Amino acid sequence: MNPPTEPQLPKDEIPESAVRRRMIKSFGWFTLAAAVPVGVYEWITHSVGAQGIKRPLRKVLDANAQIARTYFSDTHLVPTFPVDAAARQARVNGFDGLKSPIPDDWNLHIDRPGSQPLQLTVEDVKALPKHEIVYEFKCIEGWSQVQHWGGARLSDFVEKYKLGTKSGSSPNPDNTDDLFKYVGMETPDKGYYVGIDMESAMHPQTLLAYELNGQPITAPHGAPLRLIIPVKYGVKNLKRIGRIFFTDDRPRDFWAERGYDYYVGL
Ligand SMILES: Nc1nc2c(c(=O)[nH]1)N[C@H]1C(S)=C(S)[C@@H](COP(=O)(O)O)O[C@H]1N2
Ligand SMILES: [Mo]
Repeated sequence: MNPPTEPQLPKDEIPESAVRRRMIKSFGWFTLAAAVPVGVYEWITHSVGAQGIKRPLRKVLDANAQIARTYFSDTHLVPTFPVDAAARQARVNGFDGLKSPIPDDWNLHIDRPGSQPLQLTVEDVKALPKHEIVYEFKCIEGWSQVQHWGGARLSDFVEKYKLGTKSGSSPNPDNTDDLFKYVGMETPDKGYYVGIDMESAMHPQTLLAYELNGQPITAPHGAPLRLIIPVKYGVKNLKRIGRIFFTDDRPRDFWAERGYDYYVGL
């Protein structure tokens, strides 16, 4: 069957692409050309993979995980736009963790290993340098919109309150071993939760946001404080942050538990 030059690999070591190439060879191009459009259509409509994610999408997302790890360093900035390019009515999507009113006693709860948790207010976040960003917000469901957000850099916040490190000092770029690998966030009722790799969390465009279009964020958009993380799809942009914690164990993640890729980088 195989030409003599082709090495004989045990079956499970043959890359999928080689198997496909071989199938194409034996199947014949003519038959293939006729079969593919129907085959692909059937595959997309009928092949539901793990946790209900259709396999072709699952594949793309797996590839994104690789890219997200290597490509999104803090030197890569997402493209930005002039303020007047932003949508006047930002789209609203996703109400998990927002189904009850904002708690009257809301504060930002920060866990610190070996120390008392911090209880902070929006004023504490506003005391940090304000940054605005106008960029294309992307939802994994297939829509995107140029939006204008304002807040403090998560990296400035982490530095100010000496968070994210095992030693309890401010993060030091020369001592990355001291940094925890992940940031976890959840809504006050724990109805929505995300895990973010530290590199993306410390990205200079990642904000603890309190403004949308120059106005305080409204409840459906995540008042009083939400995450804006432009290097990630919408799912990671948690609205109504109640608690933040730092860990080396991958925090649970609402949409990852439902079959989406954990890293969902753009
Ligand atoms: N608390 C909470 N945050 C959330 C969600 C959610 O359901 N609950 N949905 C996410 C998704 S899928 C998207 S696309 C964005 C939408 O943000 P927006 O409503 O401000 O457009 O919020 C993200 N953050
Ligand atoms: Mo989304």
